[in-house]
Amino acid sequence: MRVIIRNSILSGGLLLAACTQPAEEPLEGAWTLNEAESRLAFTSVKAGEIAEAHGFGSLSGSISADGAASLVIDLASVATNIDIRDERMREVLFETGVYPSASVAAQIDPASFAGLAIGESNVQPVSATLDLHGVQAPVETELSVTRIAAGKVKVETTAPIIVDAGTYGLTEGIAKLQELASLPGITSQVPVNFSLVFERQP
Ligand code: UQ8
Repeated sequence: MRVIIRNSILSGGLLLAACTQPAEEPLEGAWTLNEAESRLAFTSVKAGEIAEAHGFGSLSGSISADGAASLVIDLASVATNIDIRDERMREVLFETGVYPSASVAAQIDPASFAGLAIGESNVQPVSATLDLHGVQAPVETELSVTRIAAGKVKVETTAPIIVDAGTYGLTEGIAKLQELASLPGITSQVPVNFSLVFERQP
């Protein structure tokens, strides 16, 4: 009888320990962006009142075992739903012949990410550097991280990140777009939001 009681206490303890264990120990190697399941969108406002949502069709990225995270945005993949506008954005604004991509680099805390059980989320502050149009500038934000499967995490903005086009030398390009489309104005503060899925490499 004493043995049975001791065994049931022991197995109960083991069960509790198993339930509270994180799904994974440290990041266990490199993680790469699942492009098909990831989205990055930005919003433009023209003539002071017309807001339009756009995106980029081609993204790539990775997170190394020590938490070095990167995101690369193929600027030629800009998608605004109007072909001539896409072409003008590529040539006049982003100048993709000279600056084909934008990139983001951040060092994240591997411990907070590794400790998430499946279905669990946390919100963490992230300090990153955005390299756009030949200019590198800091971006401070908060991101929501959810472990959606053992080897899969989703990283999402909790609020839009406001990109100031002037910081990245894009004011002149915006003025040219405005002129080409005969618009009274295009706002240079651009909200960006994303949902990125990273998968651990086998
Ligand atoms: C686990 C863990 C935490 C991991 C972390 C992983 C990680 C690394 C995460 C990343 C973290 C992070 C901090 C990411 C930052 C992401 C950002 C901020 C990326 C930036 C993306 C980017 C490059 C956005 C674009 C920014 C920009 C300045 C866009 C310009 C938008 C404008 C102003 C568009 C104007 C459009 C417009 C109104 C055109 C006028 C127009 C024309 C010209 C036209 O021809 C036409 O057709 C005839 C029209 O229609 C009638 C027009 O309207």
